[in-house]
Amino acid sequence: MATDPKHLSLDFAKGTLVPSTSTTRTLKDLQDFFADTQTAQAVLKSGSNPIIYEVFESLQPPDPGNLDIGTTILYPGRIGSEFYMTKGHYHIKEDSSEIYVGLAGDGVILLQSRSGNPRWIRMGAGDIVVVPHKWGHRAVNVGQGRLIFFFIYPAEAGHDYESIQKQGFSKLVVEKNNTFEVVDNPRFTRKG
Ligand code: S6P
Ligand code: ZN
Repeated sequence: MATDPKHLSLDFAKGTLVPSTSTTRTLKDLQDFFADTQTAQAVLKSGSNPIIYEVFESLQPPDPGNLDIGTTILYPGRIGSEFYMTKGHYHIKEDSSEIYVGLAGDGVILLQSRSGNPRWIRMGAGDIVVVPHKWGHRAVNVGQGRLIFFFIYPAEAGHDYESIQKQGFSKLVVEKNNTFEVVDNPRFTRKG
């Protein structure tokens, strides 16, 4: 079915997209994703449930050729030594790649193949990260301010969060000596 042309407006500084639908992810949504589950539980038990990130999306029907676009605003902070991050996912339709365009802040995009082969790419304003098909991807905010980026990917891609929830990424991005370090995730078991 033909889709009508659309016009949207993106605020580069704030990361808001109009019109769009928004999703807010809090620590409660991310508690199984951070490596230091004890600290995550302790923060929640203390009655605090910080916002980790917000996503503004313009979604199309999931038909071949359609593209979804949007922005992510990832707040600064840490759970234990691990920086605030998105859940991360693989695309269910495996031939779906994705483009991230950095708009503000200081981030790291963690990528990995299904077998756990890791890569990481620094992303700030003006940086573009190409996520090739089959690569799992997660954004991590290693800066003091908000990490804001624009994304575009096939509307039929689908998101596999379960694999990440169960196993995590093979690498963690943690704070060390006022900067970041990429270290092995002790919980990760390599496949294949
Ligand atoms: C979707 C794309 C981004 C993420 C967003 C939040 O394919 O990669 O829009 O959805 O950055 O991350 P996550 O892992 O919670 O979907
Ligand atoms: Zn994606």
